[in-house]
Amino acid sequence: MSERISHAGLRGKVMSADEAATFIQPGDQIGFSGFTGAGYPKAVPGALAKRITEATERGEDFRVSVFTGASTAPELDGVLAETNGVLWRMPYQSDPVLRKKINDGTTLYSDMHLSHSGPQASQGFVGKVNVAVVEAVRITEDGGIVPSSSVGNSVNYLDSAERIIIEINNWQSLELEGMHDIFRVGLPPAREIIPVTESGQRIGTSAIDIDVNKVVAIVETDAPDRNSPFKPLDDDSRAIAGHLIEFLENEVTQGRLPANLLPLQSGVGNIANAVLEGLSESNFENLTSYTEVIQDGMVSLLDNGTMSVASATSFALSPEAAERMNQNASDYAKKIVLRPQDVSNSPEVIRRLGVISCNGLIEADVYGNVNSTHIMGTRMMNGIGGSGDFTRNAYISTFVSPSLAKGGAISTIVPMVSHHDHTEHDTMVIITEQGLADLRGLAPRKRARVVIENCAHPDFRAELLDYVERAEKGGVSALHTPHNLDESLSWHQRFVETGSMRK
Ligand code: 0RQ
Repeated sequence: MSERISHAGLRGKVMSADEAATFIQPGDQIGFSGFTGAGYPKAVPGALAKRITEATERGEDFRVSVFTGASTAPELDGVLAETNGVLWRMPYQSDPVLRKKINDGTTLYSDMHLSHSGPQASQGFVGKVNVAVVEAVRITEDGGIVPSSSVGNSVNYLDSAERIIIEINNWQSLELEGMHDIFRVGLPPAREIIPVTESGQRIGTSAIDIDVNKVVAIVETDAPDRNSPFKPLDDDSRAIAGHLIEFLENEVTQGRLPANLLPLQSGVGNIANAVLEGLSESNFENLTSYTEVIQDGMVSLLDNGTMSVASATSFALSPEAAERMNQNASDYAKKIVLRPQDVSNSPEVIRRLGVISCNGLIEADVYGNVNSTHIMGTRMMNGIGGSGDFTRNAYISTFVSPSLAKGGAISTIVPMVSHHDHTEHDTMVIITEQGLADLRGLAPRKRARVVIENCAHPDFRAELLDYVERAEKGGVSALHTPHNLDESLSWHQRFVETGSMRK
């Protein structure tokens, strides 16, 4: 243990997770490390959940607010949600228990752009951060925290918090040191220019300097990160990857992209991961990535040399890939940079580098508006995550999804989206297994035809076209973006009533 705590004064702060959890009080707002199942604290959340349950059994009101980088894992979001003690949560989640509590109203959830979340905590827009609970691989001689497998919002939370609890996780490789690049963006009017001009460029330090006087507890753990396994590649995801690769090859031929493309961003989820796996089989070389999560597919690209460098804020790896990362961290550190999420997701850098974004969608409408977050307009799935940061600022923004969901009961191409996350102004390309709709430069009436013909499933194409054609003849609503307002959400209504969008 002591070899991982080089700061002499902090060695005396080592204690059990149960003892550390006593530093968290009812009503506290807690900033946790962690981003997509990587680098989240493994022990203190469980000890806190126990404390909350015991207090609740005594009839006391013990609820806390939970801030993170993004989603975490059952050991954090799951255990805390089980207690009904999470009052408020931001900015992104994907835990099934927490999702249920958010949708039944037990937990209030602010679904925020990931690049906004850390700065908003620092600015005090979301109230105080009372406690920061952060996983580290080690503490340096001068008290610097070497983060583990994610950086997320840890810098903002450590800077803002009144009290700091550190978990030193012995499972995480010490060789992760050197992979991180800590840079403080700061707040207006003294906000820094972020001088990243290439994906792999380092502009900061390898550890987070903190005020050691705020550290109240250090807890030792030895537990792996946990991510949901990816679904194996199926015909649909292979077809989607094929359409995207063909599109990118054509952009190169047309002289709109260099031969090794521009830095790629890939969202979370099975389809986005499958697209990366697909790129492994393409002829592209020397690819780069400026993204927020490094998934299995991206590690494969780095392993086989298709990609030379990747910048992100976190890993989202299967257990096998996480083990490989841990065994070879010092080698991977030559090709991977992990940054705070207000740098990895910074609009300034995304625009400068000309990132090509690729994110999943729940549904898109015929005009190119995209819903990434809400099932049937009301049920929260995960959240917008970084998809808005990247889509809005990308050089080319793409969305990928199968054209059908839930065994064919749902068309993911609909007349009007039931919730708006990305507007038609930001969506350039939509891809399903059916084909690719390149919406750049197209007005709404043209967009509708291209989306229906290229992306909608054949079972729904005629009905979508019929909707658009009747909307165009519809008098007062047949204007720039034709809609039949009494019918535009009728597909969703039909699904709610009958369990299918099919007539
Ligand atoms: O449900 O698992 O129960 O079968 O949604 O769908 O097709 O496996 O796709 O895993 O890529 O996720 C938008 C959710 C897509 C994801 C979303 C159901 C479908 C399935 C998953 P089952 P797929 P993916 C950077 C970027 C927002 C955040 C983001 C996401 C499940 O991509 O969360 O992009 N994006 N961040 O059946 C009902 C529909 C549906 C539907 C899909 N129309 N109606 N259910 N599903 N479409 C990373 C971060 O920000 C951290």
